[in-house]
Amino acid sequence: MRLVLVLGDQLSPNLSALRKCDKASDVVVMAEVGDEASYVPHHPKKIAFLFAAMRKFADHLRRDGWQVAYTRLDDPENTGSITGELIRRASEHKAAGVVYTEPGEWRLIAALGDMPLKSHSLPDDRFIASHADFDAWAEGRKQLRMEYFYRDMRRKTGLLMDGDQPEGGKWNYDHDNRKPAPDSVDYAGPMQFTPDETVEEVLDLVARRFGNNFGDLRPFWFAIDTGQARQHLAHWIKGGLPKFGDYQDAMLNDHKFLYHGIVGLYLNAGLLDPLEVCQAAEAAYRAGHAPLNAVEGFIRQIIGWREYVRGIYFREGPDYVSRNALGHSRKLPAMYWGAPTKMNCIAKAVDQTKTEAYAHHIQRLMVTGNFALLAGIDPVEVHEWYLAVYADAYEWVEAPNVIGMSLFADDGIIASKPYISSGNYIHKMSDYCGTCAYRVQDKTGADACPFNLLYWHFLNRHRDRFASNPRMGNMYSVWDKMDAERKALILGQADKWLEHLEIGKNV
Ligand code: FAD
Ligand code: DLZ
Ligand code: SF4
Repeated sequence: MRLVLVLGDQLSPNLSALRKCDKASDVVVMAEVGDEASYVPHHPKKIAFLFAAMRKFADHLRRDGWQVAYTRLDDPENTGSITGELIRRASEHKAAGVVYTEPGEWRLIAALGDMPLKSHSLPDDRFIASHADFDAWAEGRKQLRMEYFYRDMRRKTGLLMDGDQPEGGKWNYDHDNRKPAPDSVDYAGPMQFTPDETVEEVLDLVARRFGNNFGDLRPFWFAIDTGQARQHLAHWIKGGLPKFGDYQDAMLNDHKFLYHGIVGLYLNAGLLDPLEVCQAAEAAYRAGHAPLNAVEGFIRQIIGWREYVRGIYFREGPDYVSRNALGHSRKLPAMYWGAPTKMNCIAKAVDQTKTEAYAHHIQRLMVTGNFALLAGIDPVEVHEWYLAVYADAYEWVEAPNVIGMSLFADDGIIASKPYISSGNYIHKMSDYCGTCAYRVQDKTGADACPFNLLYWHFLNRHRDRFASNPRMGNMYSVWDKMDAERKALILGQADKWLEHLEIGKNV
């Protein structure tokens, strides 16, 4: 007999390791372990979601005829690590070896590879592109542009295709998906589930063991099995998808979710299948229920961005997470952990991260990410923060988004220019600035929006690297046209502001 490892983010009945093995003779190993629960201080909601979903999935496998050796976090025998549990179970069941599906993190791949057990690793084919597919696409290209990869994925899956042409004649409708914040939102938000006995038990455990981690454990409303996740998906397709595209980039003080799908945590843990989700969205378009810009935009995020960032993570190798092309070294400010800040946009993004273990893409990229880049925060600290605080965060998807897309720390593999903006972008896309202590219109002075000061500070300090970037020429020509006195005033105020940040003032 063999052991079949199922990790917390591999909760899919068609997992390659399960397909390879035999329920009549092999034993599934699942384990809640301290090492996985603490390599970063995960948000309590994320841990509770995974443990509850793992317990439900183990029940599902047992009903399906599998023998499951499940270790709970507080089992006295628990060795505290995935490899420790495999070794313990191997000796208990006299197993000939272990079969597993490749984990989504180099750290765990290395640990499993080093185990003193005969083991067999299988590709994770829950993704549309294999490592070989991605490498074949990337080979010989000067720039790895997501857009071209995405078109291949459209052809491969047949999603939104009209013969060999893209539905509607265009591959990408992003241009229509940048509307500023609406006055009101007519979607009530994600479907919320009442915790059952399994969830309550897990919530008590997580409160005891991880109660001091950043983040609110309750109220807990996530789906914890595929049935619930599908209900949530159907609810969103009906109410949220039609306007998802239009307001994808918008942010509002009083709406944490707007029209977003909140499907990342379910996709990444394996409760939902990416193709199933995209096909459901396409069916809504074909039935005339949702417009093409919304459905194409959503499908692009999943078969485009999600697959693309995974390809980059595995192609670039284990050192990707420690890259720091811009040499940034400032410590992550306490405001990321909820300390008071006068910047309303940061306060709002962090607060909803604390309550929901969620912020949407533009909050992650253009608020917390943009600020970390402009202020020169150490990429490793930023990476570990994102990996900890979001319910959908696993290194394969988080690191390329943070190190690459947001911080440009990979020297431009993912982004052709840094995603930086002054306060103006946030003002255009949200209602945050109206209730902020800073004034977004002020470029200098005591009340000037810090994004306005730091934007020029960033461009000035990285001039050597970016001045010749054709996509940044306009920014530098505006800076160059300013008189020396004004430049000195901006840079001096930015330095002062950063000094205040560093000594822990409420800025
Ligand atoms: P929707 O807006 O409804 O989008 C649908 C789905 O598309 C998402 O659930 C996700 O599966 C996929 N998707 C969208 N954008 C991306 C992207 N850039 N990369 C990969 N998949 C994408 N996504 C994660 O799944 N885990 C992370 O840890 C993560 N960290 C991020 C960190 C930063 C700095 C940035 C800029 C983005 C990050 N993203 C991450 C991508 C994106 O922000 C989230 O997938 C999205 O906000 C999840 O919310 P949603 O399910 O409501 O997504
Ligand atoms: C994120 C996570 C957490 C918090 N806990 C566990 C756990 O106790 N057991 C487990 O099998 N997996 C857990 N995970 C998910 C793993 O960290 C994840 O499989 C790797 O990071 C690879 O993506
Ligand atoms: Fe953020 Fe600046 Fe707007 Fe305040 S004024 S909310 S700091 S962008």
